[in-house]
Amino acid sequence: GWLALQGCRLWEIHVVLGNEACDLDSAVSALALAYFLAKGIPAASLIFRDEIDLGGLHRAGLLSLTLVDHHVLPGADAALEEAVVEVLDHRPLERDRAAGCQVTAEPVGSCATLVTERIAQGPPGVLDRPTAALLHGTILLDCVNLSPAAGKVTPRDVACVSLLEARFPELPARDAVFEALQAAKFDVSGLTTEQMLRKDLKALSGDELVLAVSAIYVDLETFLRRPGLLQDLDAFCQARGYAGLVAMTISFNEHNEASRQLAFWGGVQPLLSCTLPPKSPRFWGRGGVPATALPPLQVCRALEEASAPSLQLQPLPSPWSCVGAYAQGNALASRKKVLPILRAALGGPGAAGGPEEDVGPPPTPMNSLVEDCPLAQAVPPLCPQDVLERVSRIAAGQPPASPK
Ligand SMILES: [Mn+2]
Repeated sequence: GWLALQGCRLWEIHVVLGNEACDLDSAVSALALAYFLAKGIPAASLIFRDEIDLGGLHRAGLLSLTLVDHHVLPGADAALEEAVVEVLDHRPLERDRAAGCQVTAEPVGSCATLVTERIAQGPPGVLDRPTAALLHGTILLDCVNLSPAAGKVTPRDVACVSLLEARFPELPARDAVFEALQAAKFDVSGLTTEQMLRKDLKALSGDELVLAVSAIYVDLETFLRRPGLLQDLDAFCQARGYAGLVAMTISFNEHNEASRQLAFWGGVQPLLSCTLPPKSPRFWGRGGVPATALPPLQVCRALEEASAPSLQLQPLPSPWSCVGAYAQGNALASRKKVLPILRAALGGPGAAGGPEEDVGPPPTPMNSLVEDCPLAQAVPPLCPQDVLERVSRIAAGQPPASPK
């Protein structure tokens, strides 16, 4: 689910492309920057990556590409790198771009901050209230309501939120916007366990096995008490060839303070048994029922003993003897920080710091663009129904409606 927007100028087609996850930051950055560049977005120009033959356009010499909220195209689109004319991203640059490619790469909390700065430097009049509302909400969401304790916000994010509020004093209050978006983002009601595990999934390959690492958006106790959890974990890992799964939960209290917990399940095979002491009992029985209560040592030890950063893990009671559960005292250690620890524990070719594998295009997080929320009415030329219609067409395998 990448969101792409095209604007045609003579024969050239300019596509503004967000990242594969199509999270709120990515979608809003693509929308707002395309709107700024094109001064209007007809519904037919809202397209998803799957609906357009970017390779064909590029081979015909017609494509120019702006990347927002990411800056490295995945392997399948590597040939399009030559078409990239501009990058706006808030991650450290992993790749040098060709001379002539305009690069804005700044470590701010939200890519929407970079888009806001870009629009604010442009001609007056482009920044209208709906665009301001989209950018305002996105920065607040990404920067956890500008809370310094959450470790995301930078002075430039604060400056952009203040700039938007100064120009549009009627924007809804920060707290109300943040709370509505946060609730929508973490609303997993209606998802099956398999969908929760798949929603935000990375896979790490070691020498002989693959470990799944899922971000889970409910507190750990709620997750561990889901009916049929062990069978679902087992089916999920067997179907995908994972030897085990680390679930990293994140939940928020009424003061919007994040708390993180972590669980490890070692699967039905004796994961990493070669590293266990020789007389150690066989840990895992058949069908996901463990022979003993001990979780596999290597992964748990690596997590418990990690020092860069320390996760400050405290064991929690677990309803399942085969599931190791922890409170993570260091709430700032996100999955990005935990992945290298697990990668080192697994060994193998990726242990030196190779990138984790994204497991297919991540499904689109539920977000405000298509849900009923304060921003749903934000962009007049694009109504939420347009987005939903596109998604259902893709889901049904139908070709996109031809542009009017
Ligand atoms: Mn982002």
